[in-house]
Amino acid sequence: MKTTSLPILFPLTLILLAIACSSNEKNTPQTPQEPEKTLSATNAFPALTFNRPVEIQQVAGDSTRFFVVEQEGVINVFSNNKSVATSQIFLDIKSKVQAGGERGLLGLAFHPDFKTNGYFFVNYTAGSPLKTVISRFKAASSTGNQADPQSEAILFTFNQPYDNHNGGSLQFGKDGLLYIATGDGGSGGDPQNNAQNHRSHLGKILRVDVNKTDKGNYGIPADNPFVAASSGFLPEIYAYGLRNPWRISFDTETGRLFAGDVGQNVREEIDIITKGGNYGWRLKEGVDCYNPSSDCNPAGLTEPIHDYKQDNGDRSITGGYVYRGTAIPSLSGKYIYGDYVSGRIWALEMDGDKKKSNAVILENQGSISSFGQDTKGEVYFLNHSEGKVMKLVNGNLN
Ligand SMILES: [Ca+2]
Ligand SMILES: [Ca+2]
Repeated sequence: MKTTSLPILFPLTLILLAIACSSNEKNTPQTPQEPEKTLSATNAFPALTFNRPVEIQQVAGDSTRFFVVEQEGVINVFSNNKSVATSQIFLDIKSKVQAGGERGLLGLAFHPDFKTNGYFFVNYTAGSPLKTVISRFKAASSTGNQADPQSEAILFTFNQPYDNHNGGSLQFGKDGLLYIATGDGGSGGDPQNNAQNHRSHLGKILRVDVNKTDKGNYGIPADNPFVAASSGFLPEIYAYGLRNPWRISFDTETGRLFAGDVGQNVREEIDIITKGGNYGWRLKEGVDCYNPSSDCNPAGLTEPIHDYKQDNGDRSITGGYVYRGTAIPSLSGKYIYGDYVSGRIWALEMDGDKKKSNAVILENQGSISSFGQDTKGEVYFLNHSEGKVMKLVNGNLN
């Protein structure tokens, strides 16, 4: 997401929308019958409001609770009940987190065996000089609503040369390994060329084994693509050439890893992340050459499965989830994603590894900072500025 420019961009979006609305009125006089709207977003927990929420998660196999991360460094927990009136603080690490703009507590993932070990993992920015911290914390019990802030065990850290582009997602794969999305470090245009630097954590998808200890509080999976010292890569690297992967997720059915990678000035993209893949940045921005601006060498680069131009107010992709719920059959198997600036939400349909179709399903949904998926496969999203948890539902509620 491009939070640093939000105060400027948000009014601009409103102006653009106002222009779009007025021209529509002129061009479509007296539409006889609008097609029935079959999809809506509803406030999932109307009594709850969060301060700049950036992540929503459930524990696998536990549909009774939700966890919402506030960017300043708080994880909240509350009952999965539409009329829930209060949430509790599960973890407060504001004193450790440096938040603001694109910095903060940015990711949360529960250990696949959380019910027995109480472990969960976070991704946050801290300190001066600025760095990213990947840490494990422990809940007192698998059902308790408080974790011990003193239980931190740091897996690893890496420096952030600029405030922006800090990635932040953490997700466990079906392989039980932890996947970590990192941005290119920031500024604009990746001036340090971090995303293509084999020795940098930045601009990557990292993969580690949190059950091993050969690196202290984690280990390197034996089948990571660059484990051989002769590769010249950091062994944590799973894929590279990303700019600012703002939200990654696994399709719970196929196990495929999707990433929404925020663009520079022209294109936003969606990638399916595969082992050892090079996703092109900064040579390419989406399907365009970026640096060099023409005749970039595409050899060995994996193209996005879909990209879109920064038109119509679309300026910053927020990657979502493949819908695997039952409430909205028309979305089944489609990748749901949005744009932080335009508030538009799309459904991308795949045919194998190729795009079959892509369609807008909702508009004007505010500053979409993240999507979430419950244990039943239903899809939620967070309105960053208004602090709301929204849920995709069937039918027209308005
Ligand atoms: Ca950064
Ligand atoms: Ca790319």
